[in-house]
Amino acid sequence: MALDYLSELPLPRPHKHETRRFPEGFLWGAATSSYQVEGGNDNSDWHDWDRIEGHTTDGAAAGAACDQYRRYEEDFGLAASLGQNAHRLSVEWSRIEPREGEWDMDEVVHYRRVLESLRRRGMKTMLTVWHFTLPKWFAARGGWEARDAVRLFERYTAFLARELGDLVDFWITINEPMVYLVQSYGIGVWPPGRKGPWPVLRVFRRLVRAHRAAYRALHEALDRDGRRVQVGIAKNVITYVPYRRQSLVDSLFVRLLNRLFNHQFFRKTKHHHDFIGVNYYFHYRIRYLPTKISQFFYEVHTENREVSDLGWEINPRAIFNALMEMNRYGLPILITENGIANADDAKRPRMIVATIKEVYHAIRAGVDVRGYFHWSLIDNFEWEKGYTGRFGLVAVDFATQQRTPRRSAYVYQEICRENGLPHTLLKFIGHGIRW
Ligand code: IFM
Repeated sequence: MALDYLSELPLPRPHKHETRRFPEGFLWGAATSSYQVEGGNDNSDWHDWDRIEGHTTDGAAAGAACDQYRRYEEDFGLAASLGQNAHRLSVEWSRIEPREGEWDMDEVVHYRRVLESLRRRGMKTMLTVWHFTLPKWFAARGGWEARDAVRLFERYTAFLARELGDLVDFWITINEPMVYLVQSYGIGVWPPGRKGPWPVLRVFRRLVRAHRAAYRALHEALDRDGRRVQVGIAKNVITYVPYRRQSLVDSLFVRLLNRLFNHQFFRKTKHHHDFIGVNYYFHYRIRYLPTKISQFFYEVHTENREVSDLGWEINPRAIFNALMEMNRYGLPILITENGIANADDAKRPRMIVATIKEVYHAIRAGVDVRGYFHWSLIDNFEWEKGYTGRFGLVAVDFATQQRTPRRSAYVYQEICRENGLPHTLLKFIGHGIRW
């Protein structure tokens, strides 16, 4: 039977010159995280880590970052003027709870002001409870390996729910749990840099329990009058394909990786998600290499492919597959991150248009996508890559803290304002393209 899903969908089939409209109320935003943009987070484990030589590609520590701790009004004003109706950000645990069990109410007031600033601009708020960085005290007592790590995270989440809950529309408990595992315990390029299969397993289990506990804590604190708070995680979803199309081992390995990396966390946290948050960056052509133990037995091939400034393959089309893959959970999907490092912005406008076109097709194919958050609003500190990866719709001059929207910011602005993809933007991906 021919796959004629288009005729069955509520969205009317548009004329070829019409804007491809998204469902009403679709969220158009950008995302950041506290350590990457705020500056001055010297009570965080990353503050000790990024100052050690060799820990970042360019030798830079986050330092003052984008100084967004003080410049959030300016940044949110920019986001709103660029047509965005939502924003994703995180709070820095080490500011809120600088010492175990001690809450800093000045920081609570600060984050309330930050969230209110978004609300005043009519923007929906998505708050990440934990985005990779830990308070020094928590790291010192073993981080996620400590026995009571889950209890401490639950207590912190419950505190946030009480203090900030009225200002948050969507909660992300954990950003990219599997990426954290790989980077911090698998290859050890992030703190605590403790490589080994046992720490990986232990921390995986803790993160699973931490998410479940935080999910329950948020619902207990905030569900009322029949209204359910929206809670999920931001999951980095990788689309894997075999490098050697005919190779059985490559194909089997791809299935294994897909199951482990993309699904295992969801399998263990069933019934603890109100939506699926998808961070999409990677399309991996996998070659199985039995001798490469240190690389987990595989190699990613990018030759002859267009890549970003960080060498990551740019493959907007595959976001369609990522969305279809995650649609198996039968929950609404929010694209909680997507973007590329591209300092001269030569590729980003095209990448955005091509990506949004695929998201549109996924919606027509029946996937309930409710929002798209571009990573990132502004250039920022890119972990072990230091300041070498420029992901911003808005460029930041880190010497002067001057913000300058890139051309892609205006391309995205048109999409946000139109709540869809105007036909005129197709010039970025070649005219005559078939919808
Ligand atoms: O900068 C990161 C972010 O912290 C988590 N998701 C991927 C982004 C780009 O690498």
